[in-house]
Amino acid sequence: MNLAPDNQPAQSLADRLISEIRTRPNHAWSEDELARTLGVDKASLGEALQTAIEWGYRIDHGGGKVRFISPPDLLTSTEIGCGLKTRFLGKSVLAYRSVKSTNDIALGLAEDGQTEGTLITAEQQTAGRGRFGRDWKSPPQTGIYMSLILRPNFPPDQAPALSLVAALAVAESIEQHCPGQVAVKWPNDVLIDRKKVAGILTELATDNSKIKHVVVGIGINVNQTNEDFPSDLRHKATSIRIALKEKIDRVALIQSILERFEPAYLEYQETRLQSMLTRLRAYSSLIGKKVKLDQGGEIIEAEALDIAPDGGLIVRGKAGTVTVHAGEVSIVEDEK
Ligand code: BT5
Repeated sequence: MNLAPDNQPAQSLADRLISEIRTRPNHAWSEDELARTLGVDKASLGEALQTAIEWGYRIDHGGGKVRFISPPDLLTSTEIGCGLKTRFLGKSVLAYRSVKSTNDIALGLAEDGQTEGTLITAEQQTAGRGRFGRDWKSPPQTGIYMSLILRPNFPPDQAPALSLVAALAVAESIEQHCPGQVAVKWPNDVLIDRKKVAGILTELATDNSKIKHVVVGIGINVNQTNEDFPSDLRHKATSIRIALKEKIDRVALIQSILERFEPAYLEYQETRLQSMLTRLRAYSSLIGKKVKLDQGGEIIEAEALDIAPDGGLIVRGKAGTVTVHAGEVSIVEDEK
């Protein structure tokens, strides 16, 4: 289950119990059968059931029988792992209740040698980060705040485009709920109805010009209402719930993203964005638009032409056609 309050993940018998009964949702286990399967006595089983119920699991328990009904609306390691079809992404999950930033936790754990694919999630971030020291509003129990530890074999300058790879996986997963409404705004945003629904923050640590590890942090507004956003954000932020007018299952969305991101990440290591370019172009909110590029304070007006295989944005401006690799972009007719 994990969700430990003080940044301390905890495993327990209740976790194993949930994993077991989760595999057969409508089965009425006898207490004896379940205790035997878990290798514990009935008293310990009773305590574990109590713990699981306190965590918010709905479990029918009476007359010597135990039946799983439904999980709580929480991001837990148990739920994320249940039925996840990946080879290594999310095979180890550390799920927290509240942290400053899942990227900070992931960077610390990666430094300590945590394996590639480890996923850090939190129900809330108190200091969620965006790019350039900006903040990422992370209200409790409504969004997805997660970070993945990666150890790719390419040089550091190829890491930033992982944001685009992740944005594509996020966009395709959200698209399942909101067909035709999703766009990717280079280099790291996912939009619905031209408002930001998700942002990606890719950070890396290097040693002698080699990547030690990369952390891809993903923030998604899932079940927020307008009121969950501060008033100065409401005109430019949205959530899947706002677009869809109903809540969706955050765990299933995480699983879908991991299952899409894993093959894309492996492909990116082999052929960069080559096999993703068609899909990225189709999702791009910028291609064909007049844009303003903020290049570290210098503002350039240009037309966005294409996404380059290395993840850059190809633009045509006064100085001719160039590929830019970082910076802030806004569409001229539709300032952010
Ligand atoms: C991003 O930065 O979009 C990257 C966001 C990454 C967040 C994830 S959550 C898990 C992991 N842990 C972290 O600490 N971070 C990552 P940027 O492009 O700089 O956009 C930041 C800007 O988006 C802010 O200045 C606001 O204008 C806006 N913003 C802040 N919170 C938002 C939200 N919840 N929804 C939409 N827009 C938001």
